[in-house]
Amino acid sequence: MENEVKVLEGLIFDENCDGSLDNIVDYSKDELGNIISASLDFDGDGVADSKVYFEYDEQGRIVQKSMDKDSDGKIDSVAYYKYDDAGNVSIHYDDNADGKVDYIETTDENGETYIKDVRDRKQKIMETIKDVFFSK
Ligand SMILES: [Ca+2]
Ligand SMILES: [Ca+2]
Ligand SMILES: [Ca+2]
Repeated sequence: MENEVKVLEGLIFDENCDGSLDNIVDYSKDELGNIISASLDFDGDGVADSKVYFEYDEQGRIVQKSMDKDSDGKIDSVAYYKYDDAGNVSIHYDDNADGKVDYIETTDENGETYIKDVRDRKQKIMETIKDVFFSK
């Protein structure tokens, strides 16, 4: 159970869900033990407010995470996880679930994570981030 919660934490909390693990009210697993869906309750009334679904490849790596942020049965955002030959992951976010990727998060060989948008404007975004963190 503890390990599974850790898995969920890693999978869910990278999307700015800022609640605690208590928000997970329910989850289900496939026959291989992969967590395939979880329900999140953010206001503590015991009723799920968001749902998240996971898909895995044959190696058990997550390949897709779908979020139903308002739990209305319609997916609101999707993240696709792509792996290169070395096993490095890049995450392709479709923020509004329209089928088009809006930005891509990758980690370079130095272990630095960066984000670029679909027009490849990595530099601009990095400058923006720098502005946010280092200017007063
Ligand atoms: Ca709730
Ligand atoms: Ca929805
Ligand atoms: Ca999109």
